[in-house]
Amino acid sequence: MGHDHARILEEDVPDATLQVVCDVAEAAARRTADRYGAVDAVTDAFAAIAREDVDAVLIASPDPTHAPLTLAALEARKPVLCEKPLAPDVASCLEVMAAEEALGALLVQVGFMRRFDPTYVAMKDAGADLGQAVMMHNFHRNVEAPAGFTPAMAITNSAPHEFDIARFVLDTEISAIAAYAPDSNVGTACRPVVMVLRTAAGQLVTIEVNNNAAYGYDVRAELVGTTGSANLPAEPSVRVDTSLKAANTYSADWRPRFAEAYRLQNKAWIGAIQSGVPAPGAATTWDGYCATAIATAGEAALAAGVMMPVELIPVPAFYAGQGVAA
Ligand code: ISE
Repeated sequence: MGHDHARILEEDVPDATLQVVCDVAEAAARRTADRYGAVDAVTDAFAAIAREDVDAVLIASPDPTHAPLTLAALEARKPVLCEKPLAPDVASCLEVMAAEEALGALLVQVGFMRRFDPTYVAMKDAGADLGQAVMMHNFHRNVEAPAGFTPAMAITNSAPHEFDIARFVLDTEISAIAAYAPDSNVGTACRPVVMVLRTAAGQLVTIEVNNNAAYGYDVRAELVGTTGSANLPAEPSVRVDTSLKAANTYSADWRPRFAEAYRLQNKAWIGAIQSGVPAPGAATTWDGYCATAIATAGEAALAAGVMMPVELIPVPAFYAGQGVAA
């Protein structure tokens, strides 16, 4: 993802200059820096964040490093685009929230890029024509999970996109979650997870995450209202008819499927830095905290086999004006 973000910044965001690429593997940093014209390639992230020639920080490192690096950027009063999740644990999210509130400036944008995907935005807008929103159904399928990926990780690493987009489309908080996986003798090592969530407004959200779908990267969603429903379109691809068959093509992973969302997200982030006005609809630290709180409750629900409440602190006034659900 870091390499992809470097490409997007260099190819699609003319108002930003890729200054430094940091990776624990120096050769990887150098490869991306050379490919996309960065001034420098380094291995010390905290030193890179503190550099005088670095104005803003995009974090796309492993999940547990997100909060510490975000805190370092806040200490340097530098704007951050932090890939999801903000942190794997609620305590770290609250630490980032406290640091940002102490600064009194919204410097953190969390990388829930589906908020910039034109089809999800159209689904949210279509909600006005569907009467009262009742349910949302979501399918999130990857081709193959990395070795060691578990159903719990499907909840903490993949599902946060679904948790956040459900909050964004329905404009409400999630109050409870149940999570189930097939028995361990069914399917592959990384079994799928099916979740049922309740919203603070009383609606239902269903989510399937199947990280070993095998056939393609396939994300689907349906918003159901009292007078109709809105569905994401199938991923655009040329239908190829040969040998008495017709076939469409799936992306191999999320990067081509959400290429436009990432492009719009990164442009909006740089635009917000230039204007000093947070990008409308962008995910804040509060949204990052909520996604992690839901994931934490989801992990507990999977283990317990019962629906669990999602414990949230009251939304701080500092975030209340940023499009946060009531
Ligand atoms: C990955 O980390 C992402 O963020 C992708 O958007 C998601 O589809 C995938 O399941 C995650 O593992």
